[in-house]
Amino acid sequence: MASENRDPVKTICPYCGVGCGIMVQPGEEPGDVRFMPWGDAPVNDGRICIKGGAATEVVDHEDRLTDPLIKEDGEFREASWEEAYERIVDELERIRDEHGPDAMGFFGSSKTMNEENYLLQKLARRYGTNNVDNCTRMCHASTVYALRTSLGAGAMTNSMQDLREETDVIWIQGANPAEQHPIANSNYFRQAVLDGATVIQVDPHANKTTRSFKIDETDRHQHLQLEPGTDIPLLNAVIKTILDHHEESPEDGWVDEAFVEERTEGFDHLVETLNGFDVEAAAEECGVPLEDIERAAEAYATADNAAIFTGMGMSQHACGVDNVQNEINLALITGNVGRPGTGVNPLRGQNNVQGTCDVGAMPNVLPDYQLVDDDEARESVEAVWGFEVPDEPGLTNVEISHEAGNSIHGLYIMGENPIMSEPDANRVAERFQKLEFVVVQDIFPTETAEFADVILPATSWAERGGTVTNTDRRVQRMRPVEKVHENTKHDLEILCEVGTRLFGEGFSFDEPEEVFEELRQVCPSYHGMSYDRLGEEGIHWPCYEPGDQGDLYLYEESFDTDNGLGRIIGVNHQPPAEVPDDEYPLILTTGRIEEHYNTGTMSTRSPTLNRVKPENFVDVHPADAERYGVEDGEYVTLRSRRGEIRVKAQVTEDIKEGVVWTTPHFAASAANKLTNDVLDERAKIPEYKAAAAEIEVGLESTDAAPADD
Ligand SMILES: Nc1nc2c(c(=O)[nH]1)N[C@H]1C(S)=C(S)[C@@H](COP(=O)(O)OP(=O)(O)OC[C@H]3O[C@@H](n4cnc5c(=O)[nH]c(N)nc54)[C@H](O)[C@@H]3O)O[C@H]1N2
Ligand SMILES: Nc1nc2c(c(=O)[nH]1)N[C@H]1C(S)=C(S)[C@@H](COP(=O)(O)OP(=O)(O)OC[C@H]3O[C@@H](n4cnc5c(=O)[nH]c(N)nc54)[C@H](O)[C@@H]3O)O[C@H]1N2
Ligand code: SF4
Ligand SMILES: [Mo]
Repeated sequence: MASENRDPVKTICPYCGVGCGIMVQPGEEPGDVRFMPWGDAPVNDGRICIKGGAATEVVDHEDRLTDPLIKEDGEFREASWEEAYERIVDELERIRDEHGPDAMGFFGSSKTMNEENYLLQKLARRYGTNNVDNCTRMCHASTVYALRTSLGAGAMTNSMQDLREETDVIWIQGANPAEQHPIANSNYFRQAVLDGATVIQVDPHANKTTRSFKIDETDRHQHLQLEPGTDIPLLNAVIKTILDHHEESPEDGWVDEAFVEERTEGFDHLVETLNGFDVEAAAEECGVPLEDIERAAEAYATADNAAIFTGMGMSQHACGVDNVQNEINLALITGNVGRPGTGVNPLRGQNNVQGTCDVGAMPNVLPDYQLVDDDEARESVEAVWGFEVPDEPGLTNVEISHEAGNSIHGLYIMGENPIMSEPDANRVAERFQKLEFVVVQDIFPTETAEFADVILPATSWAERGGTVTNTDRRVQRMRPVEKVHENTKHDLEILCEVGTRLFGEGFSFDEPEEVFEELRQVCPSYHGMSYDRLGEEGIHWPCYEPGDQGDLYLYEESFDTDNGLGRIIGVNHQPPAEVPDDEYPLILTTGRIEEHYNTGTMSTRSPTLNRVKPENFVDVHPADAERYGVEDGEYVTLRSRRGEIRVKAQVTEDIKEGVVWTTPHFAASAANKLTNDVLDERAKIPEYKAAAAEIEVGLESTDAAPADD
């Protein structure tokens, strides 16, 4: 079947949260699609990174799911859509009858559109449960918690645009934008650096970001290479340095007294928390020279505009909320919020993780972060939906997995791969075995799909339209080319069909735009938007009324807290739940690389990306290599209390001594077999960034878990 229309369509890159515009050119046959640059795309001006350029490679990959599959006697067989839908509806009804609605868990997908996640969370709530979540839980849940509590909104306070134009100090802690948000780095951070901005990077690992800010050949930039999990003492040392200097020389204005007085509360608590704080001991604990910390503190405190960028190295800890709170503390005491070029800015991960959260695919909030246990908020949404929403927050996705086979009997997973992405993966797999019924709706046969009873083949990013929201709250439209496989369906279509079969009404939509029209009724920050108004530029939220242009930066006048004040809350060091000991003497931390993406379902299937990085590796410091007899390039066994993987060693000074660093991208050496599933108490995010590990050489390859010890 030949494509009728071969005009290129303007859409958004399906990988990261920067939200670059790209064009997709259809070829002769469906699936024969090519990347084309979109020269004046709003976020990236036509620039793209290696993943954006290779994104079309996976659209017609031979592994694509093409037909519904049903598991019978342990084997998958092709089924009709009718049979698949009947099975899903029967099983969802049975589970609700036998165990109640809270026995189901629903996973939304930050790889899918706002409209689709909106419908998924509506479906879960109509079913009678708030057990609905998305990958933000494993990602920026702690950041969002801290930002919402202390500033108001769980999103970047500023936009990439005002940061490029106004920022003097770019403080990057636990993020590696040159690889994970490459166009944010090249189009915005590097431009700011060329205009004179200073970069301070806080990370145990040297990476492309470290190397990229050497572009102007000055030595004003700094890399503070700390021990994983010591971000609180490091920031406390920075804050204490600023407070002490201010006490001695208030005329230098390192603390912005007027801002603290008028716009914040809790300053005294911070001062008290750090009363007697020993900066020297803290520096030693972090493994960073004190004079470097002091120099960084001075640069930040004396900048006209300083902006913090925060990533997974901060959020993915059992103390993730406190880590980010301490960044907020630093920003508030120096008055670096509420102006262009400042703020506390999480670089959001997936192409639509911001939107997936905005539209309410989380267990404690409805669309626009309205709390499910706030009667007024719930009633306003119920008035549009026409059914009652349960008033207790549900379980998060990692909690749902923890309860699998216990209080959770069934899962509906749209576009997530928890068997690879959740911590302590061997235990996740054991628990998933005990589930009565699992639906996986994906574009590829994932590790998680092996546990499914029904697999539904979705169309991919290039084949359907809708909206996605990028890291700086810009809502943009995606536009489709023709479907590649006739028998696949759009996620939206699948959810409408399942919802209509289950509930009769409330899920009858033909087009994403119709869903958007309902969504904006219950999502005040999107209320002023329409598909027409979004056009090609998109609109930043909040956009309450049709005339609003959206805000480039938040909190100019006041914060979105109950009393309008920003909250300063002093925090104390909490070491990771698992620290090195004689048996497991190394700290294992994980992070990403430019060429691969999350659990690798798309990137490892892309020939271009795989050619550059065909397999996983573990970075080992030369001193540790010598200690454990590791040769560069040799395969080693990396082991934690929970499992082991076989992986190639890279001996390099990029990593700190005593720390080993690997990636979560490859199924054959899945890092999450090793990670610890301890959670931050409040945000429920797992501690992916610190576990105790050992390295062994000369063993045969094995991916199996050792017996529990
Ligand atoms: N190429 C690529 N881009 C991506 C993704 C991808 O998989 N590949 N994924 C997307 C997603 S979902 C997300 S959430 C973002 C994530 O983007 P980032 O936040 O940049 O993610 P990570 O690489 O996981 O972690 C960032 C850094 O934290 C450091 N780190 C580890 N432990 C600590 C610590 O204790 N303290 C500090 N300060 N730093 C530490 C790591 O060395 C790493 O350099 O990227 C998005 N973009
Ligand atoms: N060790 C370690 N583990 C980590 C992290 C870490 O830093 N270290 N980071 C965590 C973070 S930040 C994140 S965000 C999570 C990510 O965890 P996941 O969200 O589970 O990982 P992804 O690989 O992004 O999974 C997305 C799935 O969506 C599917 N998909 C793609 N497009 C579509 C579509 O259009 N429709 C449908 N239905 N499906 C689609 C993909 O094939 C894939 O299976 O991993 C977490 N895990
Ligand atoms: S920076 Fe992110 S959005 Fe832009 S092309 Fe690269 S992966 Fe895609
Ligand atoms: Mo993420």
